[in-house]
Amino acid sequence: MRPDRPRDPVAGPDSGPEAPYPIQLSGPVIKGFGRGSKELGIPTANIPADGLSEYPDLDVGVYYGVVALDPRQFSYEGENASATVLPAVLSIGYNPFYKNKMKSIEIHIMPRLTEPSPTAQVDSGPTHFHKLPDFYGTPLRLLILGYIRPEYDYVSVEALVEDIRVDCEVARQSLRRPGYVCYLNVDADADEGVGEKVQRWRRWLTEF
Ligand code: ADP
Ligand code: RBF
Ligand code: MG
Repeated sequence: MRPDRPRDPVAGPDSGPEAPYPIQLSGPVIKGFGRGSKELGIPTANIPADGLSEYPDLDVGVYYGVVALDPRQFSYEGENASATVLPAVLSIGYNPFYKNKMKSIEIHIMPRLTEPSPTAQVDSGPTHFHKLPDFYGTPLRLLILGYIRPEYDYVSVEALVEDIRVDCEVARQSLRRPGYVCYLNVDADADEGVGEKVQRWRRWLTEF
């Protein structure tokens, strides 16, 4: 069960990802359990979990990172020349609230950091999560940049959804820091002033 204490606004070191991050995972977007959008109102793009065999020590839990979708199959808001890199929050594990038997990787893609966040609570109404047109089958690349928390069981669906809403905000605030935002800004001319390693990760992310 989730400990009853306030959540930290950011996760991971301020200076940028530290070992074992970034962790790279990729694969086509597959069908999940069919309840992300329907039951929780939170669409999560599932990718095959076999990539995790490269990281046998990786804990199950909630993480933040950046994703890109193959621009030949999915153009973000009409952009199609190169892949758009977007902030993401994800869960790796067994969804203890639903007691899954199989480990899954479920990624919720958020709007750009320059766009308003639908999950920043501005009033007390129901939370709306970011929704894109469906992109099943599209190759996806993910860099995990930090760990947020373990997976918990919850007393209600509402409590699970509220924690995921906070995860989105923690991920966004975490990714705004200079040591992380460089993974989101992938324009070729932004390479100046960015370390070799970050440049290499960014290239991997957007080369389909
Ligand atoms: P499933 O159980 O098949 O994964 P979901 O209800 O979790 O179904 O919905 C996931 C699908 O919704 C994704 O595969 C993708 O096609 C689409 N989708 C729409 N918006 C988003 C988003 N913001 N993040 C992730 N997937 C999204
Ligand atoms: N499921 C859980 O049972 N416990 C969790 O703590 C949990 N945290 C999540 C955090 C994020 C950011 C996301 C995207 C999903 C999380 N889930 C969690 C998974 C959620 O139950 C799942 O996406 C839906 O049930 C659809 O399969
Ligand atoms: Mg899903």
